[in-house]
Amino acid sequence: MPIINKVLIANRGEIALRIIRSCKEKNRRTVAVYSEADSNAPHVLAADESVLIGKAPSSESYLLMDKLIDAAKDTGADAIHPGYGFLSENSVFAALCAENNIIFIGPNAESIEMMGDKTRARELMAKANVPYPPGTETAMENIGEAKVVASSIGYPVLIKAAAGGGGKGMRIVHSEEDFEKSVKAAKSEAKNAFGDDRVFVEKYLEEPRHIEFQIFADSHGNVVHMFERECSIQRRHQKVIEEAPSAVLTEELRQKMAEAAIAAAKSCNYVGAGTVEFLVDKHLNYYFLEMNTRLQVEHPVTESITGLDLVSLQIDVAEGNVLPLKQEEIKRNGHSIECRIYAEDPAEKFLPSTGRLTRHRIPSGPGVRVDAGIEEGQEVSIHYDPMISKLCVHAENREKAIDKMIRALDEYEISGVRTTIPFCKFVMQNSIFRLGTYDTHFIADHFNAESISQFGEPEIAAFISAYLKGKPVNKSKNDLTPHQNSSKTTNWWLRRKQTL
Ligand code: MV4
Repeated sequence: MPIINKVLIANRGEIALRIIRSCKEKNRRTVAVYSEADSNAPHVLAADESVLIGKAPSSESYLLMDKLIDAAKDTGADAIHPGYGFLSENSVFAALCAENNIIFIGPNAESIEMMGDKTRARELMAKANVPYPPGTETAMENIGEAKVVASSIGYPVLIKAAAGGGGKGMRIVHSEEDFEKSVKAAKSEAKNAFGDDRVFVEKYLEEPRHIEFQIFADSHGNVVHMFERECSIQRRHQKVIEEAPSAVLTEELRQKMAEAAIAAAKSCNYVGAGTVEFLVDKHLNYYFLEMNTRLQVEHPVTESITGLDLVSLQIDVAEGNVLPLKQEEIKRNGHSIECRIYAEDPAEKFLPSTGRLTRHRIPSGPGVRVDAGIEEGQEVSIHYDPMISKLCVHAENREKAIDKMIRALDEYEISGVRTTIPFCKFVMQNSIFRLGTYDTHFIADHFNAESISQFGEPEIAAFISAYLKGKPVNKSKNDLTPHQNSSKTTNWWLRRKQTL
């Protein structure tokens, strides 16, 4: 008998489905929990059992620790998988599970707590010899001392919340005159967001790339890495496109960063799946940013290049088993890209676009994986994250993966809401993305609403195709020169717009 026979999934949407799938393959029973808004959601239908835990707002359902513990006890679940978001990085919840003899499928409460405090994490990195951006090791005690640190590392500096992450409570400061008021603003934002106003100072890295390493640890002291993912294409501190391997890492640098990631995991006695985030500058210096103590949204990219099932491995190590893989048995193969398909309007600053999915036809074919949490006919709820699905492709190299992604995006049909599909098409055809020379400012530097006027907005596509019918041009709705770079396609479109 395995130790974990029944898993309660304290989550919803595509990640709940993802966890249920691995549980089924391993022959473990599954319990879904759901809010009143989710009674017909796919994860509820997919699980063996389900428990209604509250009202639509997550604060009245998916975030209610006691309800989740009660649901696990009532159904006889041995373990809780928190997925990502919600309670996945809540050390109080991890501890509460342990107190109730329920296995939390994730690291122990202490690891979560250590890495959740960004100043504590910097202290651990200092001891573990992992490089991090220059700045204060502890939260600043007074403005005067902090100013001295700031001028010694040199402006611009960044003020960050100790309890932060994800960009909240963060302020860039370009000169000493602005320092004091920026500290005050960052402190008040941090107080509001986290109930903790401690902040610290760091050198601001100007054009960094976000490269993170997947690590995995068992409870016997074994820690391995599963290579990196590059996630530099983000908006509002949220990732939209991820890929592996990163186009900039040399084999030597990959090895050094992987060793640093393993050292970071060991520094907090980590167990389970984790991610160590780094910023990499123009000169290929790397700096620890933070460690995420959960399975991440973009884990399919790693699964594609390694052939591993990360959720299955999470269950193995949560049961106390030795990791079934040694480092030298973990190989990478080919290239993988993930596009997150959000119900957001990229032409309107990525504002959420909620409503019913009147059509949802997902792409398929060799090397294409779609993790979707919503089916045709269902609503994208205002209560939760507006991600519809993750489209992930795998091919033998980066160029072929990009071409496969373009094909898959062209095949994807969604009606009823605006989506990030046109934005993803824009990126796949952008020459800087194709060269691999992008950084975290890619969207701000290269994208505006006009950039996507050619990519599949139905009324515009119909307009173009009506126009083209009268012309001897061999182009149909979706065949807008997908293999050209963006400046060419933009010019192509602009030339036609001027003559319309
Ligand atoms: C930085 C940085 C530059 N220099 N730290 C953004 C959210 C939080 N995780 C930390 N972040 C950053 N920290 C130093 N010292 C730039 C960012 C940053 C960023 C990082 C990764 C991906 C996208 C980003 C977008 C804006 C800012």
